[in-house]
Amino acid sequence: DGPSVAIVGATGAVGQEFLRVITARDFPYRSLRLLASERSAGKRIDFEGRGYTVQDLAAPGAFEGIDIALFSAGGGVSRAHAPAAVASGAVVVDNSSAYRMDPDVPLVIPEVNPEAMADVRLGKGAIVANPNCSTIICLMAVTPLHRHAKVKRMVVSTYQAASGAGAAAMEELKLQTQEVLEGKPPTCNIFSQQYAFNIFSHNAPIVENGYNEEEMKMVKETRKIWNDKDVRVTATCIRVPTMRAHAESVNLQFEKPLDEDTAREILRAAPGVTISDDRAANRFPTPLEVSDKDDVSVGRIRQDLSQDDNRGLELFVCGDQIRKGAALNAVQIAEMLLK
Ligand code: 2RA
Repeated sequence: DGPSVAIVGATGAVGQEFLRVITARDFPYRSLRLLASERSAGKRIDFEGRGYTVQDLAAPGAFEGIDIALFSAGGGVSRAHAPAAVASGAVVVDNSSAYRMDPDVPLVIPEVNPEAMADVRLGKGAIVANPNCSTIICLMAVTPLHRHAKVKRMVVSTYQAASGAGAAAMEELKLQTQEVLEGKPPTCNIFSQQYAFNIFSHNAPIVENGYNEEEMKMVKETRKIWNDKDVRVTATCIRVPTMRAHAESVNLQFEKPLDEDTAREILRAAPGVTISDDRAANRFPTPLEVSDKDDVSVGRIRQDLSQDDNRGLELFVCGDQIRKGAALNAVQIAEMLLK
């Protein structure tokens, strides 16, 4: 007698990962409905021994009887259709950026700020927003330290995988790599410049202060999730030629001293975090190592030598963008509704 679940965007990279995570965690759904834009409606998807036909999410009654609707089909689809799902009484878990900064919408990482969704319950339509993948991956490692020594300033440099730009970007990276190795001109349909054997500033639009939207998500979402409008955050987000896991270099300045051994102990106890910090072997987190894994991996834990009395720390964090950065986090939010 579990919840009836709808997945909006089931044919996309995150939508497919929703299904994988639901199976991996044996999520107790009573029924499943796969919804997508008219373009994808009619597609057949086999899941757990059953055949599903993807239905048009704009059809009348598309969300009738749905308890939880997982959305990952872009902000436009969420803005157009999440209200109808809420009106049907569904709790929408939205992976897009559409509602993240809405003051009435909880922005939730279950291991970090579960209290933010204390007022959300099954049967009462609502929207819960999934944070941006690079925010989730960063804050999974940093928040336990923040709770202990209060972050005053955080500087993040990200190295973001193709998956963040969708399944087509992953395919294009593979195609371009092949083309470049064969001496052919790279096919550039998704990005306006060569991606294989290259890195470039994240493709999100540049806003009036010279940052891009991806960087501003890190700044604004961190403040909302920590409920701390004063914490100083800055970020530089870069697209790098890896497939599905982001890497992030994080520099922290704390209000109170925090030595690296204490930091390591805190991280060792942190849920959803694995330490990979082998100085002798020079082995630290890598995107490949965390791909298809639930945990984020943290290493290069060291005192920031440019700051005084142990108030500075450096970290390097990797996490699977499609899984913990999107689908797993959303399904964990759904699991919280079952408690
Ligand atoms: C990216 N976080 O990686 C954005 C969108 N998922 O491009």
